[in-house]
Amino acid sequence: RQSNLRVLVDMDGVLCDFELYLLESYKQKYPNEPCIELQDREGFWVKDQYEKLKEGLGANCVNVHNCKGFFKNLPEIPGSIEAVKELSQMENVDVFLCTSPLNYYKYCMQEKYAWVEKHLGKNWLEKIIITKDKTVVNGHVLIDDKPNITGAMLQPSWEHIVFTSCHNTGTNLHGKRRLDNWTDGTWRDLIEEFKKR
Ligand code: T3P
Repeated sequence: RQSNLRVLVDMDGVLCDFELYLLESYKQKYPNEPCIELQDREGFWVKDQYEKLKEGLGANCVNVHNCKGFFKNLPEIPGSIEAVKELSQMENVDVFLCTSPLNYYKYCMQEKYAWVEKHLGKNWLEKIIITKDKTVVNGHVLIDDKPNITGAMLQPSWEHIVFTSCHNTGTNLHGKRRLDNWTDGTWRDLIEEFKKR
């Protein structure tokens, strides 16, 4: 390969724990409403499953993630920070953080930057790619928990590796491969394999 291996790493669900923090914050904000425990989550959009459970609960979810401080305070997915730091140090590898903003951008956008600065450091602000359409981003690998990533490019340059999350454990990935975690070291084998291509 003439260039380094470009690895695009998604934020929510891969680096930061959107699902866990949404559930915790929801329980705090709506202690008397039913909720969906992580082992029962299905489908990518949290609000859709809540709305099916009971009318109006979808809007509650939106209220939770649209709040000031939500994106800034997301906990890290175990091992993610250490892993992407190591990944970025690997020879012939370039890492980019590839994330989509909420349309309600008031807090989300600046807080994503704040999160990266806090957890990874100022240098990583250079690595952020904000886009609603990840298919037009040119990379070799995209690690993302959203099972179905579509957009203007029918055949994106990257291979999508699905990062396992509570909402996609039962999802049919139509042959796409998974990365289950950042902690058991399998991500290193995956990257080495891509480097050899
Ligand atoms: P990312 O591209 O970093 O995964 O939609 C904006 C971001 O919030 C996007 O971030 C995905 C995440 N998100 C969820 O993961 N689940 C949801 O239900 C919503 C509304 C957003």
